[in-house]
Amino acid sequence: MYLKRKLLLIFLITLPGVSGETVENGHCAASRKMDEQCSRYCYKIVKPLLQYAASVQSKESQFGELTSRNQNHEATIKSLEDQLQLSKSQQHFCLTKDELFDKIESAIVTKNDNIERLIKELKNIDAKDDGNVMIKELEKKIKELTHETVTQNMHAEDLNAELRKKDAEILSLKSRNIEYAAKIKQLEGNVEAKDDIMTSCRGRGTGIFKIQVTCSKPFEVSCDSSLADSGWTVIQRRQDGSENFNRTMSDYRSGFGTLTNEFFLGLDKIYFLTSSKQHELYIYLKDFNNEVRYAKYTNFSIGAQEENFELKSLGVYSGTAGDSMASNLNMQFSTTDKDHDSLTKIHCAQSCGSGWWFKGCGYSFLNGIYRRVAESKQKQGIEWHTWKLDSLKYVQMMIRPVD
Ligand SMILES: [Ca+2]
Repeated sequence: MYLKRKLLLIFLITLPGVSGETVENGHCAASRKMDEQCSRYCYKIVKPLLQYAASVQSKESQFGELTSRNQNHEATIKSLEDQLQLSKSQQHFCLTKDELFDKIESAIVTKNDNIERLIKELKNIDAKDDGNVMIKELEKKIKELTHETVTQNMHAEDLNAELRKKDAEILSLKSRNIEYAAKIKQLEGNVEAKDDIMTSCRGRGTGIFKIQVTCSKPFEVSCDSSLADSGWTVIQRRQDGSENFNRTMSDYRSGFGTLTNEFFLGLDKIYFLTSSKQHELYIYLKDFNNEVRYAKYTNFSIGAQEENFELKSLGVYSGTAGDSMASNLNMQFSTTDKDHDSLTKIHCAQSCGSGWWFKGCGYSFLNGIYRRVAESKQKQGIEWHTWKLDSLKYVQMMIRPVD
């Protein structure tokens, strides 16, 4: 085999254009070069030989490769045989099947013990965790309760503050109630007192009483039911000369004297009384012979201060003394300091020493100078000319509301 390959190689090297280097570079390259270098002549003869040589070369390469692989297998087999031998030599050190089972069982028992221990620890941990959870829940509940308690305390404080406020309001209301009760009592007293205060002397008999009419404060008056039936309010009295009637307008306006004795009630009060409702006038007259006469008018009224207390009306006269006031109708009131009479050159009030509804100067002078019996015939006294010219001993002017 080796000899044939050698001979063939020598033959090829001797051929023209063929070198050993070309053959060694590979089958395809050699074939290509041979195709180029060979002529038609040699190609038919040499080519099959060259193809055979290339085939031999390929076979030889495959052989080498198989040989190499066989060597590797042999090495592997050797290695395995060595391992097998080694294994056999160590076999007496291996455990028997029962021992192995025992060992495995022991290991399993140990593992089981460990597992049980771990389970117990795990349970303990779980128990601790449960406790922790419970503690945490309790802490959470305590926190919630604390918060709720704080909230309730705040609410309680608010309620207490509200209660204190309400208590203060109640005290204030009680105080106000007491105050109102006192005011009610006072008003009731006032009402009772007002009920007691009459607008006239009707039903009061004789004495000093308090009356009140529109636009005036309550004031005391002398009521008389002894001289001419009952219910008369005395507005003027003359009986002993104890009081001075020669006074100014201011005095006549506000009144003067003593209700139980000689006095003039006052023009303002007479205005209030006679303007509040219709009043009749009764004039009681007594001379020093103790003869009594009277003059009565059905509608007596005077004007206000702005009208200088003008004698507004007298109504219808009746009586026993005659109508000495007729000429005084519609005359303003004159005093020693106020001349409202009809005479330009004479001041009747000054001439007569008194205040009255003088005209020129008239026939009645009931506020004149009180004359004693010895002086009763003197002028400027208390006079009622339709009865007599002498000064009178006793005079009383009274008014009473007409029903
Ligand atoms: Ca005059």
